[in-house]
Amino acid sequence: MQNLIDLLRKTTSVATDDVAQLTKKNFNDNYGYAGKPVNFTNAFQDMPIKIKWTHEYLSKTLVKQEKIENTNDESAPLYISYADYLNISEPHLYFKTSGLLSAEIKEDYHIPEAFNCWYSNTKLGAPKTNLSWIYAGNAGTGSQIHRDIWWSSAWNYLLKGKKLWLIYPAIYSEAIKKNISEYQINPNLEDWSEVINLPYKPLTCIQNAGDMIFVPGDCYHQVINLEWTLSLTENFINETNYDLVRTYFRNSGNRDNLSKIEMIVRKGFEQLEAQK
Ligand SMILES: O=C(O)CCC(=O)C(=O)O
Repeated sequence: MQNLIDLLRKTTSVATDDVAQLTKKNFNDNYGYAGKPVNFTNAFQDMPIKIKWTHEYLSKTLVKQEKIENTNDESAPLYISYADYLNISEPHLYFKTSGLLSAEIKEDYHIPEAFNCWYSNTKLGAPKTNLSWIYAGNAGTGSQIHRDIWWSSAWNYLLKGKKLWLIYPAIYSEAIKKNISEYQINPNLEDWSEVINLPYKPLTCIQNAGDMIFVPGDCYHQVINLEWTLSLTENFINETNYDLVRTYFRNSGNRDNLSKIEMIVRKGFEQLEAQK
């Protein structure tokens, strides 16, 4: 039996940065270009949604019945709203929005400059694919090991509770992909020996309310909620990671999608030039 303290002691920590204000240059130079996961523990403590997004507000705003995976029974997804979810206390049900977030919700927050997204901001037509999600979950819920959509990078802002992050350095990605079932941990909040005994160990980090985690697109990761949590996450593509996303589309063999991404990348660089 190995508890959470053992796990944290026996693994390397995700970098933390307590800078008070995160500039795009600081982020790109230290984390973005290097693809280095990091937890910003200070710069985003005062995001207004931390106060504004109460259960009452979200119950009125997130009214859509979302498809909730039931990890106890994969054949039976449930369709429930945020308000419905608040009345359920099951560790195998994790609330996650799907589809584009409403304009009302989007107006509640500003995307930090460091994480601007060439895809979401494209002037080439309304983006069809959603890159923003709200998650809410009881202790014991979480996201199974994965790499993010299109191998894009993500920021994840925690509004309430505590999350444990397992982020595998990118150098392990090929080995993990070949043996993914070994890394699909079914979390046991009392005993973390399964993670401690993995051949490739993750970087670990406890994210507290107000912390913002950056996950590079080439890192497999898993998240386990240690308490009731509420979080907002968005994926982004910009000068720091466009080549990985382009590689994803090259590998996918869909020439149409590849040429759209090529165009978005070209426009992104043109905009960067224009800002100089
Ligand atoms: O907070 C979570 O459960 C996971 C977030 C995440 O890894 C993702 O959206 O890709």
